[in-house]
This record gives sequence, structure tokens and C-alpha cells, in this order.
Amino acid sequence: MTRTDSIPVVADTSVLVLTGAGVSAESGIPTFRDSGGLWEQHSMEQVATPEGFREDPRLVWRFYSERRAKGRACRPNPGHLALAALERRLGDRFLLVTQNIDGLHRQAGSERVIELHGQLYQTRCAHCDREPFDDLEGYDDERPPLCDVCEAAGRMGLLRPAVVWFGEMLDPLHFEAISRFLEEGRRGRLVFLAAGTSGSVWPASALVDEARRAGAGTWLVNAAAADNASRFEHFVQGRSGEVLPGLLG
Ligand code: BJW
Repeated sequence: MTRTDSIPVVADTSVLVLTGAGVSAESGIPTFRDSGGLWEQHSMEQVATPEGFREDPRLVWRFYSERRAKGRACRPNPGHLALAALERRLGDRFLLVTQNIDGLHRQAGSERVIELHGQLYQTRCAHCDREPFDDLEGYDDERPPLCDVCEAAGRMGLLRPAVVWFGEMLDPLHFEAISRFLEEGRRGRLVFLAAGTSGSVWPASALVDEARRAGAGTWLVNAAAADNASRFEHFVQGRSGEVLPGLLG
């Protein structure tokens, strides 16, 4: 692994970016595994698994309702803005895959975004296959919210946040889109950049391997060495809001 201070982006370069919670940290959104992070105050099994939701849906809704309320006051930081600016330069030769559910990349102006772990401000039914819907509500009262589609059909369906919990499958269409992007990109120069992620959650943590197989040069920008750091060629240690504007400028 080498250290570098700029990513070469030339006319035929395609850039695939993976972001994690660290990219939103400077916007005031807590990460999961850092000191003071969400998993220090909440049990991951209780609030981020389907079993936890079945056990205590009110607890899970309190967790996500609080994040909805706090997240609404947060704004994109220079890291989000640098990625949106890179997309404006590259167009279709840019794809942003984020594990974050906070919507800050879209707020910053990014459009080619895959939200791998879902969206904080969407709700879906845990029982029927109605489409997820936009929802800014906080549900922190005694009764977890119920699905009116299920109710109309004479059954009880609990509503849940439209996010991906441990043990749940991610949307296979996302991976098809990523593979297509890599396939296209390998005709020219290909760059894979991961930022603000601990590299500890599969399958996002394995994207670096897929990118390498496609011939991509690989960069990691992170405050600390990620679990999968040794699989990257270049590591820039620092805060993404400070590093990305210069690295991508
Ligand atoms: C900064 C910074 C700054 C801070 N600038 N940097 C054993 C081995 C391998 C895999 C598994 C296993 N057992 C189970 C699995 C699979 C499992 C998994 O990976 N578990 C691991 C814990 C081991 N994965 C899954 O279950 C996934 N699904 C799946 O595998 O389906 C297939 C399947 C299903 C059923 C049966 C069999 C197969 C689903 C994973 C879903 C993860 N969901 C969450 C919650 C989403 C909703 C929500 O937000 O609440 O996603 S968990 C949480 O972790 C969230 C995040 O997106 C994800 C990753 O976290 P992230 O973004 O990396 O944050 P942190 O906090 O970990 O790191 C932040 C980093 O930023 C740190 O490194 C800091 O240093 C850095 N930093 N400030 C730059 N300013």
C-alpha cells in the first residue's frame, strides 16, 4: 500500500466510489463503530436485525425516529460536495455507491447514486410487497405504525424503516448495475475509491476485490485504517471532508 495525494482522473477515466458513515461524520451524523458511535449506545442485534424488529418494533422505531429527527438538521459537507462535483465532470463515467441512508449525497447534488443499505426517510411494510414510501415521521409512541394496505386486506402488517439490516439480502439489481459499470469502465482507466468506511460489513467490503479484478486502481480515504485496508493500493489517512476536495480537485 502506498500513500498518495491525488487521484489521476483523465479523459477516459471511470470512477466508482463507495462511501460509508465516516463521510457524513463531519455533517454531524454519528458513525457506527467509532468511539461514541451508534453501536456503543445501541445493541446492533436489537435495532438492526429482522429478529430485533420482531422482538421489539417500538425500540427499533425509536432508534430510527431519533435518527430521522437529528438527520433532518444535517447538511452535506465538502466531501459530499467534492463527489457531486466529480460526477458533474465525469457524467456516466461516475457511479457512487453509498452504505449511508441519510440522503446527504443526493442533497449535495449527486444523481448517479446507489443506496445499498436503503433510505432513512422511507418506510415499507414488513409483511406485504407494497412499494416503499417517503416518510419523515417519527414513531416513538406506544403503538408501532401499521400498514393500511394490509389492514384493507384484513390482515395486520407492521411498517418498518426501508433499510437493510444484518442477515437481509441487498437488492441484486444494485450489483448488476455495479458490474455493468465496471465492465464498461475497464475499456478505459478505472478507479475505485472508498471513503469513510470501516470495511467491516459484507458485501460492501468486498467491492474493492471486484474492482481490482476489473483492473481498477484502488484508493482508500479514511480517518483510520479500515479492516480491508490491505486490499487497497493507496491509502490517504484523514477526514474525508478535508481530503476529498483536494484529492479529486
Ligand atoms: C472517517 C471520518 C471522517 C470516521 N472521514 N473517515 C461473517 C463474516 C463476513 C460476513 C458476515 C459474517 N457474518 C455475517 C455476515 C454478513 C453481514 C456482515 O457483514 N456482518 C459483519 C458485521 C461481519 N452482512 C449482512 O448481513 C448483509 N447482508 C447479507 O450478507 O446478505 C446475504 C445473506 C443474507 C442472509 C443469509 C446469508 C446471506 C447486510 C448488511 C446490512 C448492514 N446494515 C447496516 C444498517 C443499515 C441501516 C442503518 O443505517 O441503520 O449498515 S449496519 C451498519 O454498518 C450500516 C452501515 O452502512 C454499515 C457499514 O458501516 P460503515 O459505513 O463502514 O461505518 P463504520 O462506523 O463501521 O465506519 C466508519 C469509518 O469511517 C471508520 O473506519 C472511521 O475511522 C471512519 N471515519 N470519521 C473519513 N470524517
